[in-house]
Amino acid sequence: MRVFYSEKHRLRDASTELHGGLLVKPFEGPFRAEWILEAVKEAGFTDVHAPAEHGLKTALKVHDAGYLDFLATCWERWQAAGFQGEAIATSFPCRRSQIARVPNHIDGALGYYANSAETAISGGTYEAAVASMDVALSGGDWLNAGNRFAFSLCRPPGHHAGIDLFGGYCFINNAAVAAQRLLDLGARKVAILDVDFHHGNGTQDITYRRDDIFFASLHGEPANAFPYFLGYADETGEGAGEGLNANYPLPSGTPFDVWSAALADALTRITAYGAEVIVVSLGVDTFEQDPISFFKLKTPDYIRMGEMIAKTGIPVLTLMEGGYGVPEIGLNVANVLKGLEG
Ligand code: SP5
Ligand code: ZN
Repeated sequence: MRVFYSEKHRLRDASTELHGGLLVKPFEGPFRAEWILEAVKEAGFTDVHAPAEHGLKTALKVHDAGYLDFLATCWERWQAAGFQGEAIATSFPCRRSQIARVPNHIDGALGYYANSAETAISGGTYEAAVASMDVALSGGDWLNAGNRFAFSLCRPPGHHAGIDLFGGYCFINNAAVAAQRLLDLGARKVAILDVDFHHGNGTQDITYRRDDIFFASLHGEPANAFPYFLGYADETGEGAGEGLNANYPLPSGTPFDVWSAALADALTRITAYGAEVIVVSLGVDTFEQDPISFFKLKTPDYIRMGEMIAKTGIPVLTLMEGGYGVPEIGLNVANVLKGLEG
């Protein structure tokens, strides 16, 4: 399995996250990618490559152009406005708000494009997000060249980034951009399987009305877990995408035997759909020791997870989403890759 990784992830190194009413050091930091890279190499996945630059062409097919421009210029505009701290959204369009007009003032634009306020935009964030997207796209190219597996060690993550929304530590939706590229390169049907603890609300936003991407997500039930406002089982897709969105909300304390039954169902549906590639949004925040989540997966479970996905026989692009706090995130990721390769 080839591994794609960019050192540019380090450019995403915010000082602040709004958590429990405090500004804390973000859960999502550079150490994560370093721990994961280390463990993956340790496990024998040493074929590590820097990504190729792809430009924004594919990203513009899944994201709004004004949104990408906002990401590119936000930090500069925020500083120019004279603010002292990092760019944190505080005013939002909500029920009965105007949403057709993007505010001129950066503080307004920030709230317009945010789906949550914990994620601060800092200098270097955009450059890191673009590099993370390139890591995902290079993994897609590797599969397109006829290989069965790639691991894209994306950071920052992407699955909470919607058509024109950032948040949940995500800016560009790496999984959706990679899926789009695989379709552009000739695949007719792609599945995105999101096994991060959190619902992939951004990915669902992008894929919901489409018939060329099947989206399945296993996650903490929205009544009790971020991102709270999407991820219910009755969200099944719309228009051409009706029937092609599968949510598996699961309660606090869910262990692997319950979790894996949902995975088995998702894989059955992905196979029935006729997906030619599976893009796995891999978060290991399902781990029992994750500091912000509530599932109970254990380290050996991640091998089983990889084995189950590989058993479909479909090529797999695995890309990194969440997983926090403890060094075991590295071994858990390596175990998924081991399981995939068998
Ligand atoms: C990619 C990814 O995993 N993003 C997750 C973003 C979660 N941010 C907000 C979390 C709020 C969690 N509240 C947890 C209470 C823990 N006791
Ligand atoms: Zn997550």
